[in-house]
Amino acid sequence: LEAFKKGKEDRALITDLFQYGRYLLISSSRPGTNPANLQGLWNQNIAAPWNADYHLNVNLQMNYWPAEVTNLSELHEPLFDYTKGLVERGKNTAREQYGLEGAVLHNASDLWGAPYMQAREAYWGSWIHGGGWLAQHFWQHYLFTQDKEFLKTTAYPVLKEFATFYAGWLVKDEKTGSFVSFPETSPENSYINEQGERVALSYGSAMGHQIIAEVFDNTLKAAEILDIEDAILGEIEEKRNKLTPGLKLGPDGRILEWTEPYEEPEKGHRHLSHLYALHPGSGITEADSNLFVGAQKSIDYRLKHGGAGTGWSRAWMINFNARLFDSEAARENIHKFFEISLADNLFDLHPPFQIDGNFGYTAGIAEMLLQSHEGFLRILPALPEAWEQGHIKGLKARGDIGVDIHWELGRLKQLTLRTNKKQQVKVKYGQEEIKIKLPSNNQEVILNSELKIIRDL
Ligand code: FUC
Repeated sequence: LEAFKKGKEDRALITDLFQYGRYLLISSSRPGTNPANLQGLWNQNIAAPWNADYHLNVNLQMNYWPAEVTNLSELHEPLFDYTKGLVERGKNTAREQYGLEGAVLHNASDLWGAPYMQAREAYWGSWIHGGGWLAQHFWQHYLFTQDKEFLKTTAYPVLKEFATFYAGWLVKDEKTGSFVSFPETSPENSYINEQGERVALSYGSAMGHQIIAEVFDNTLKAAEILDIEDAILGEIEEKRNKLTPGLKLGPDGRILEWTEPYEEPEKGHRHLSHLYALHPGSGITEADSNLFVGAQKSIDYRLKHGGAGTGWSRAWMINFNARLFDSEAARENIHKFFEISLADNLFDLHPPFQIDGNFGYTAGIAEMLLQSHEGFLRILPALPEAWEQGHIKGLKARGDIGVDIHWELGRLKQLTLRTNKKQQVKVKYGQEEIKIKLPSNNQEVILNSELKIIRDL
């Protein structure tokens, strides 16, 4: 680690840290246990930083980013069990605090499942999307595992509660006829209003609308797959169609964090909430080059102003870089992560020790090698030039597909795919693209660097 800090890249250590993230999840999140908290389970204090609790505005979710893609799907279960409890309590808060149906969770909770606002200040306390963001994990677990029983008994009921809350929560903008989330905040960030004051509440926020859109979409998709006809679905569809877009570009080409291009007092803020749609969401892809470029500009701006100061924020950056296919920036942020954000035992540092960055890092490495959020598989989307050769076995792609990748001289050498579910998949590697049929029973299909099938058993 010391050599790394002096600028010497140690690729074995990069690999070890990837596996370490998996090891930490294996050790802190087994079916039947509590989910991994801010310190995993390695808190050593009576009064722990942030009470060793669960922060729902990125930190708890980040702990579970590596779960599916690195083939530890069952370790996701504690998060689902915990969230189901939160939903029950979140229904009371929706009713008592807002007079609404459905469930709501705010920015943080704990072992006792507090769903209510826990702050005197709006800028971090009144954010209402802890539940909406957690709902993403249920949907993603379904996408990765294709477990319809889970979708029916666990994911859909949770999605529906949060979607129901949002349907009641949105207000109609009489001028435009569109639905706006109001009052909104953007996690722990603030802006300068027309009167020159530093404020946090706004008439809509990028992240708010992105999360609501995603929850609505996933609820509707789940209902369709399950052939469910709930009374609330019509309202959800109508409000989704007229929802204020969560992705707009400002005059300088960056993604707007609020509905207006307000001045930001903290230009390098650690939360990158307005880029939720880039990662862990999937609303920003190369299919829309304006948004793709806008996301890049937003990242450059944050970094120019000292962003990614905390370990978890740096780890999120690696995931963003991977999604933007920016392999060299990903490598740079990996180096910074090693230089600034690791303790001697390789625990992530906020500082102090906070485990989310370890998990975010592991997810980021996986994201550099394999992506599947666009409806197809992308192989080695952000492989740094210096990582000339290597291999990874047993990653998972959405569709319940196992993936092994070998690369040499910086290029794909061999790709192996296997699944239990007979299906057709599209695979992309650089400019190469192929549609192939995968047989069931985990029979391996092996492709070469041109994506030609070399062995199909
Ligand atoms: C969020 C972050 C802080 C810290 C805390 C546990 O509130 O903004 O940086 O990570 O969670």
